Amino acid sequence: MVRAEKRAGVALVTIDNPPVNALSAGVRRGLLEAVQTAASDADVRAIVILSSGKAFIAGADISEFGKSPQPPSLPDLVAALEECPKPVVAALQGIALGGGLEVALGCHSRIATPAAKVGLPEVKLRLIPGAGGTQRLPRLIGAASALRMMSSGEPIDAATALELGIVDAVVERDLVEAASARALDLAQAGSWPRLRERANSATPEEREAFEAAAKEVFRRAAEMPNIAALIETVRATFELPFDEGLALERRHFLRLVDDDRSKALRYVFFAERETARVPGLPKDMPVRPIARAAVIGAGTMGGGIATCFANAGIPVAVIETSGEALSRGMRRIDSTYETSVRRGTMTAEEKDRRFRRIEGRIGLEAVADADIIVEAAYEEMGVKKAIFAELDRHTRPGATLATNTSYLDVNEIASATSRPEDVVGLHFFSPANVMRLLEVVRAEKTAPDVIATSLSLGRRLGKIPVVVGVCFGFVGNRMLARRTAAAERLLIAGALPHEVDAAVTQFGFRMGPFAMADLAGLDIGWRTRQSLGTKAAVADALCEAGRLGQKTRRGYYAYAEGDRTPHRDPEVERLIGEISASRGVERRTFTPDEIIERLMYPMVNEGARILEEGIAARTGDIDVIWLNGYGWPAWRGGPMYWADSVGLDRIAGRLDTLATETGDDSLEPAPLLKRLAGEGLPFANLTQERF
Ligand code: T1G
Repeated sequence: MVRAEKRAGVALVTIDNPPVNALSAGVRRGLLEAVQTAASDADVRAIVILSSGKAFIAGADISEFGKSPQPPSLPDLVAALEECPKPVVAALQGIALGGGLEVALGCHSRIATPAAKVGLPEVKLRLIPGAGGTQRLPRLIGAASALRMMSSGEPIDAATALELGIVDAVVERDLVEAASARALDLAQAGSWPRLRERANSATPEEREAFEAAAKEVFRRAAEMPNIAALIETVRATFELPFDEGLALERRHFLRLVDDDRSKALRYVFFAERETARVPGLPKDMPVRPIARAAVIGAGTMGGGIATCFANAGIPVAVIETSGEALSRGMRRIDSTYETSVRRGTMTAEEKDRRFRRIEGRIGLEAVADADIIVEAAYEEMGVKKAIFAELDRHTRPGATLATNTSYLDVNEIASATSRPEDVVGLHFFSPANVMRLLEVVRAEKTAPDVIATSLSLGRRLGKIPVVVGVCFGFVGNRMLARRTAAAERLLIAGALPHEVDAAVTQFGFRMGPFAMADLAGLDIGWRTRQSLGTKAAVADALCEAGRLGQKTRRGYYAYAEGDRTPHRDPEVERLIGEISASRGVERRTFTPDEIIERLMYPMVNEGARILEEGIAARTGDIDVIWLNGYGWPAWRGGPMYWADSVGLDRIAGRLDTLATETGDDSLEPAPLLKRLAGEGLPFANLTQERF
């Protein structure tokens, strides 16, 4: 965990807690003991703290939050470093985040390599720094800069940290030698700076700059209670003595760490990383190298997928059947990049570098030297099987053949080839170059190394890959179908589109289901229902009336020319009323809570079925899918995590009642849900070994 050695009067204290040197209780204890030993060792003149591995320290050990605290607390450790009778220098070879930077701030100097980064990301967990960061960083770089850095939660690079004064030097050469020399210089000087002793008085200009920053930060994130706490604690550096400011920070931190929304975000942090563990797939499974890719289809999805490869530095051929379709697709990719350049999120040079990695081609011969081919053609089984039969003939042995289908049977697609073991589903979410979720659909014959290759590729593309099994709609769309059906039922029973959408946005989604349908286009769902022979009275009636959503300025809502703002449309509400009447339904009103129950409980029920069938490996995977593919509010943890907070017995009971009331047996509680509810157990940590 922590080891120490002496070298020329300097105690070198090395933290070694793979993979990222999180400040677990063992590390805190080891660090404190090593520094106390060095402090009382007459041969030691100065101390250097360093780490092994890629990160200096990734922060407090998030897995310890909520458990009984183990001494020394992080604030006590930082105080011990600061009070040490010998100079302590932090040698940052990698990222120093949260408590990691706070440890470095307790030291008397900080030396970094060019690759190092520093940051206080606690706000991303709805926390604030809890080990002195809100009091020391403002004393080092000014309250306004410190507030901006802490409220963004983003790390800054070594050069910026040097400019701001967070680090005293950035060294290309031997970091340990440079940090040791710095420590000995401080020892030689006989005094070293302690941030707690820096005056907290501020000039009127500094106060003004801080208040301006506070106003901007609060406006941007007013609904986050931790931001208000952050502003108050940083302001305390002007108004309170250091120790009182520290006590204020601690009070806020302990309150926030106990908040359910922070607990949900900490759950999400680990759930997103747990998806990499696929039951039955060895962690060190070799992956197939991917140096070149090809995408079949230059439509919205194909273009977006090709952009993902180009952005990850992987040359990619985009293949179409006609010159016209190809040039339309290439123009769409170019315009996506142009938007980033216009917004200033990408330089024109970077755009050109990435765009040059994308080669437009006609015909399937272009796939011959690709290591992975992603089919993103028309969502129709016959079309896909024909393409895969062709791919079988034109691609090299060992190439991975992926389909981007969003709900079709990947086993059947694989059967069109002589090598089903090379076939996998890679379900990207639109817009593919933006959405982080990637459903990796494992077909019956998909080879384990193809799954491992897909997971590794997903992370390389900046995605969160989640392995799912083959069924209609896999995980995300299968649960979405339940919510869509429930939303339609609500309209016929008496709710109106804007009431349903309002309840869903109030719950925490950015958009409600009807506004979302108008944005995506009602014809997508209409085509799927026609191919399946299913009906949705209201949605079908709107499509038959040519109301396809924003693209026709009419859908569930009406839209003014060039304006995406949805407006209630009496025409739609009359149509819904007629459909209710034609079914003899006496319309009634629904409260937002009732709307949420009727929309989300069927989704949770479907999630339980998905687990029972082994389509998802664990409840966390289902949550990660909904968090990163459908905008479930992260501070609610995901549908299955949320269901546990509601109580499975309540959900099972309400579903029972709804099934009886509506006569819809799909609302009957799933056996797994019924069993857990009966035993008073949660979904949490349920892993499907049969995955
Ligand atoms: N605590 C516990 N485990 C952590 C961890 C942490 N802080 N950071 C990472 N891990 C685990 C992670 O679960 C995974 O485990 C493995 O390390 C690799 O992580 C008091 C209150 C550092 C940029 O929020 O941002 O300090 O799955 O896959 O992509 O004021 O990890 O391998 O078993 O993410 O190279 C503040 C969180 C905490 C930083 C590296 N710190 N970590 O990214 O690896 S609160 C954070 C990260 C705090 C103080 C406050 C990233 C990374 P496994 P990884 P990576």
